[in-house]
Amino acid sequence: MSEIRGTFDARARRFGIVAASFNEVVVSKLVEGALACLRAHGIDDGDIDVAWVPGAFEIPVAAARMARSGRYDAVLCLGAVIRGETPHFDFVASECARGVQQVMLDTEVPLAFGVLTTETMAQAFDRAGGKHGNKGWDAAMAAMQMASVMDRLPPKD
Ligand code: INI
Repeated sequence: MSEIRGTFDARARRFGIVAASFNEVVVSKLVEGALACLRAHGIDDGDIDVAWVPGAFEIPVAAARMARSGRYDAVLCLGAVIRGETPHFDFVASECARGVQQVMLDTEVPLAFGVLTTETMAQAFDRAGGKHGNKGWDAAMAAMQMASVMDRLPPKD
């Protein structure tokens, strides 16, 4: 039996971040969390690119461009979709998630899904450096782990 587990030794890796400006007051905290995590694992700022897009709906296309560039070991997708009063929420949240998953499967570049989907702004802050941690940090952990796992899996044919 061989067991494949990713490591978090990510030095010399490159990461892309796609961040949605909508609800930027929350998303900037996710970006801070992600950057803190990557730096804590030895990654230089020069090996991280952050692209801001208008909203979560636009995350997949920018993530696709980053993934296809061949420049990144993984791409982090960060956003905050907050229900409020609008049915728009369901379309934005589900299309973002669907698009990110599709890009990941199409490109085989790991994409970390750090897009909050909450009922309220308070719940979003709780997950962006508040009492429920920082999902940006968690997305960075997932990105490093997946970059390592993909290296250890058999190559494409
Ligand atoms: N985009 C978000 O990132 N979060 C939201 O909560 C949100 N809501 O609620 O509308 C949102 N909408 C904008 C959307 O992502 C697109 O940018 C917009 O529709 C233009 O294409």
